[in-house]
Amino acid sequence: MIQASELILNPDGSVYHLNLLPEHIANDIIFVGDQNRVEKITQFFDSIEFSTQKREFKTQTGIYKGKRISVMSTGIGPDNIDIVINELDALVNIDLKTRQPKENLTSLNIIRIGTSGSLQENIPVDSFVLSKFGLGLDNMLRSYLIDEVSNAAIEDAFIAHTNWDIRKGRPYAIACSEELEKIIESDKIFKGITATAGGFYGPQGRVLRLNIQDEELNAKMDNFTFNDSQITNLEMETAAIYGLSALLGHKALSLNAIIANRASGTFSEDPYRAVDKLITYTLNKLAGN
Ligand code: R1P
Repeated sequence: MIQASELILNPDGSVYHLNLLPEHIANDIIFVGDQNRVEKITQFFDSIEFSTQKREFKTQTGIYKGKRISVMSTGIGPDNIDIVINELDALVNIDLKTRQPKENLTSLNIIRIGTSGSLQENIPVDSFVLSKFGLGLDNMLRSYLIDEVSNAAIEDAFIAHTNWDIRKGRPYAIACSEELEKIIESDKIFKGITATAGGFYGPQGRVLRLNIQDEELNAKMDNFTFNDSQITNLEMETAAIYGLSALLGHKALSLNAIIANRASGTFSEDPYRAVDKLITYTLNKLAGN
């Protein structure tokens, strides 16, 4: 039995941070960072059956073209992803009444629709990127036993190429779900490795008033290649989503609308439009159109 201090439930039996009961979520779940983006997605739904919010975690479940989908905001960063995926997994794979893991496990489909900065000059603002791999620079996943799901060859190559200071922890590389990739991909979408940072400023090479450990890191990431794959973009959730999903048996795919190009120093003139286009593209692919 999992103790009350380890799997915390609210008085109504819902999971602690997400405020959800098992019947509230669909098998297909879209993650967004920004809670205001949840309704940007569900505005296209035929109907909404459920809505809740606690802190930055807002969830709506409804029907889009006959398919039941949940949309959930994760807030910013890998630490939040730890909460979201563990609690989602508890909803489907732990009996919340007996507090025992279930024998027959459920595999969720998790798709992130995010925004991100491109590191490559040839991946312009307003384009879309599908992450073949998440490369976690943040350490969150290193609290778990990850050797079975992580790609040590990519990690070693990245550490050597960037002369990575291991005092920052060992980066981790995790693949996307190939099954979801096949459903979502098209020739409109760039593919590559998405680096996931544990912060927005120093951890992504932004200098305001503090010196950073490696000023050349973005430039080095920019020309890193592994088996013809480049690091396309830098954001704050993908590797954590891929890692926890792989460990718990869920399928995950991360899509990002590129709103900034760090190589050319440009920013989208209409980032909301780029995100809207990625939303409708993804919903239609999920609904089988
Ligand atoms: C930083 O501004 C946030 O934006 C990006 C980053 O990953 C981080 O969460 O993604 P979202 O737009 O999905 O939040």
